[in-house]
Amino acid sequence: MLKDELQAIGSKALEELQSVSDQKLLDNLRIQYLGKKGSLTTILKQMKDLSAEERPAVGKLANEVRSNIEQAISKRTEELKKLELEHRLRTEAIDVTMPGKPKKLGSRHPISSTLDDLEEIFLGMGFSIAEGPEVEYDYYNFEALNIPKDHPARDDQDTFYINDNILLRTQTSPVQVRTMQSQKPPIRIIAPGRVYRSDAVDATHSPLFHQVEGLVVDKGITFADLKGTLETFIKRLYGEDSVVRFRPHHFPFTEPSAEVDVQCFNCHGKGCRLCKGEGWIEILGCGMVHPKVLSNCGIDPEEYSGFAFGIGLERIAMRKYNIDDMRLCYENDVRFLEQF
Ligand code: 2U9
Repeated sequence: MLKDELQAIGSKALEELQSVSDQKLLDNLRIQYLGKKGSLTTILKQMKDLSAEERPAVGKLANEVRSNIEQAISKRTEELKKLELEHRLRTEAIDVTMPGKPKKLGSRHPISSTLDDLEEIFLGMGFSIAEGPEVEYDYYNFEALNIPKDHPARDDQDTFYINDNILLRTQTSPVQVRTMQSQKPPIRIIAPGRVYRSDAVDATHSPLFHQVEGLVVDKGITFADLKGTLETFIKRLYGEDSVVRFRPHHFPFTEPSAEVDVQCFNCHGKGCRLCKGEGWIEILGCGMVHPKVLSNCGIDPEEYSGFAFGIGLERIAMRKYNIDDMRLCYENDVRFLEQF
């Protein structure tokens, strides 16, 4: 009997629907029962063989069965959606009370913080910061600074040549030369930056290092201005009670010239491991700008005078942060860097 078959299909469909656990299987069931070749459709196709009396009742039942299955499918769809949501809420739950994963923050490189310290001191004394190219003309790096081609000072400052006239600067002095050529005195600048020398790498040497050089040019600048400025600088850097000493020296670009030491803060001049038995620690070199250098830079040495100084940043940084090997400064090893 078609009626029995219809009823059997209906109850089988409802039963199977209950055990379906995902949307894809549910879609398969829909096709299996209600699709063009589905079991319900197959039954309906047989209705043409029924008598006119039987047909309405079977038709009605067929519609009921179809509608029951459709309802059951949409009910099951809703249930599955709900189950899926509950599952996601359970498995994707975020415990907002859990501590966050800390982001690793970098820190300032010891060379950079040392440069920050020096810049702050000199800016506080009225200096401005000047910059220039690291690839320079031989003229600005040597010639203008009173170091001609055959000068022995070129041996200490052997560098990397691009060609006969162009090289990597060995000091930041060319920045001061360029400033003097383009600016009228008064000039009061520091020139920080990278410099290069053809040195073999060891614990205290590197072919790339950093300097802060300074230049003051005006009418009536004397060695007393140089002493006052640099003593003030060293006291700001190492404390007001620092003891400073000026020692005569020679540079081709300054005359007279000096090197400046601070008395060892560890042994107060007696001599210890820190100052290698000297009692004094060398901080910088300086001098009155050579008259020839002034005229090379278009400044009349009869009208103006000036002083200059040069500081090696690595040496100051290594002492400040107790770094015993300069190579550590350039290796980018986080175990080293994260200590500062
Ligand atoms: C001009 C005129 C003069 C710059 C100076 C020094 C002394 C000096 C060294 C310090 C340690 C180099 O890094 S280091 O090895 N520098 O001792 N530098 S006077 O004199 C100038 C610069 C520019 C136009």
